[in-house]
Amino acid sequence: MDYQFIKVELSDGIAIVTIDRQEALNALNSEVLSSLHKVFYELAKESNLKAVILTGAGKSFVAGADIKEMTDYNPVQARAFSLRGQSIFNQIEDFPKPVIAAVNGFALGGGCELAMSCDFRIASDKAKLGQPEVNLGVTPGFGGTQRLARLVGRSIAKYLLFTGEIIKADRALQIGLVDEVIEAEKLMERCMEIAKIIAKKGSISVSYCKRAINKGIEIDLNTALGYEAELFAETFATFDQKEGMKAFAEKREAQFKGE
Ligand code: DAK
Repeated sequence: MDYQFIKVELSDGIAIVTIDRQEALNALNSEVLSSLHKVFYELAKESNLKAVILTGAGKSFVAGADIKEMTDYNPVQARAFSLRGQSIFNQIEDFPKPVIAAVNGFALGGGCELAMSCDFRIASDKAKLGQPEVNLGVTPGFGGTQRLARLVGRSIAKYLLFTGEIIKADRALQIGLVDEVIEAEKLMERCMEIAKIIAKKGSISVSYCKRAINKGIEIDLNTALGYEAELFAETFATFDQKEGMKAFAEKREAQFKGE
């Protein structure tokens, strides 16, 4: 996979996707957004893929949507840009395999929204996060008003959105915006460690857990429990369920095939 602003390294079932447009602190212009869409579209076809780590090159994760590209948009273009970004972030949120955001630096505006579309966020102690769109006279357009409130609660989300405050990693951890904070030098090592743990599990069950949580959290509990029961039942049609339970009885480690 060859892209102007994105590097993809795939080995042992783990993909590292690095946004690399360092001259603009990895800001999301149309080209980066299109490439992100293509990268995840292509990765979805990798049958052996177990997890993805998404990060940024240099001192930034992603410093936002590209302000310079958006400056002269009219409302029609702004709506199209917002819908395009939202659909790509939904694609990442619904990606069948876990996506870990390795938040290495600035995750602002669209960058914070991108991190929030991942399954979890491991942040470097140098990371800074926020939704500073009010400084530009706009609202977040890639899911920030929705995913942030769902993650940290509506009043903290409102505080961050109304003030545009940029917070450090330790505060982000405190409010649940990130899940762990790690020394900058050890960030990728820790993300790989998590990805490798996941890679050893039954990949169908991991993927069903993701679907059950993402879908279930948006609907009423009884319907969600019904959905959980359906997915649970479906796992009994897999090799991995037979192998996992047999391995338990035989007191050995299961050899899952993702089938
Ligand atoms: N867009 C474009 N270029 C950016 C950028 C961005 N978001 N962030 C940084 N850059 C560029 C800078 O312009 C500079 O380029 P040159 O001047 O060298 O050409 C280069 O990256 C290095 O940046 P700095 O020189 O500013 O670096 P510093 O370390 O001094 O400062 C900073 C780092 C992250 C604090 C600062 O760059 C900054 O404040 N950046 C902007 C952060 C921000 O406001 N992010 C939110 C962007 S708005 C919507 C759709 C989407 C959105 C909203 C609505 N609709 C369609 C409705 C999303 C909005 C956003 O994400």
